[in-house]
Amino acid sequence: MQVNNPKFYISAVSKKQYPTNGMPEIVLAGKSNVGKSSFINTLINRKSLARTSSEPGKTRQINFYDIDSKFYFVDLPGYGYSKMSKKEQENVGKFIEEYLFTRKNISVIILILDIRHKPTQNDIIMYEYIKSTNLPFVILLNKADKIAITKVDSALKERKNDLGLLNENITILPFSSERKIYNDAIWKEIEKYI
Ligand SMILES: Nc1nc2c(ncn2[C@@H]2O[C@H](COP(=O)(O)OP(=O)(O)O)[C@@H](O)[C@H]2O)c(=O)[nH]1
Ligand SMILES: [Mg+2]
Repeated sequence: MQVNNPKFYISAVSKKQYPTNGMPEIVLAGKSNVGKSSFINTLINRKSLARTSSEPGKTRQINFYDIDSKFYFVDLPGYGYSKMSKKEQENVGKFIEEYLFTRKNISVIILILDIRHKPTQNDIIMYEYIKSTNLPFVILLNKADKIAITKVDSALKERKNDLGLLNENITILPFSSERKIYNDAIWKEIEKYI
């Protein structure tokens, strides 16, 4: 998909600030630093519309990006940031939960995991959570550039196995903000939902 006019819409700290115009929402979930914001920038081909950080855990808001007035990319706060106080992590968790369970506009959730590592305990909790919403979801295995192209398929199988999905019909795709050969497949997936 060709994006012409992506715009930052709002950084919401409460439900009241969510957009009200009813556009579909494509949601990015994943631990801090896994590459949610980079994913948005890569797909819309902008360097820094979505704020990325080498310092994890900066995002505590839910950020909405208006993509050509067709849909929103929704950048959720990252979880599992150890430097955040327990109380703060709890609050962020509740905010994410409230959004995922009450928001009617969600079209699909994209859960981003690191292709190189077994999912963390928090990743598993998020995954179970997403399943329990009964919303459509896709799993994206990011930072594929960190492994050889020839190893991507076997890493994909390993991660599928970690999640107990080897025999399940669930969309699980590699991705990389550096190696931009994976964009088309995920765009195709997103287009099904908008
Ligand atoms: N090598 C590599 N680094 C990435 C990739 N995606 C994100 N990063 C880096 O990981 C860090 C965190 O990315 P960011 O998008 O801010 O993660 P977020 O916290 O999930 O939004 C930044 O330093 C990015 O440059 C990727 O596909 N490959
Ligand atoms: Mg981010």
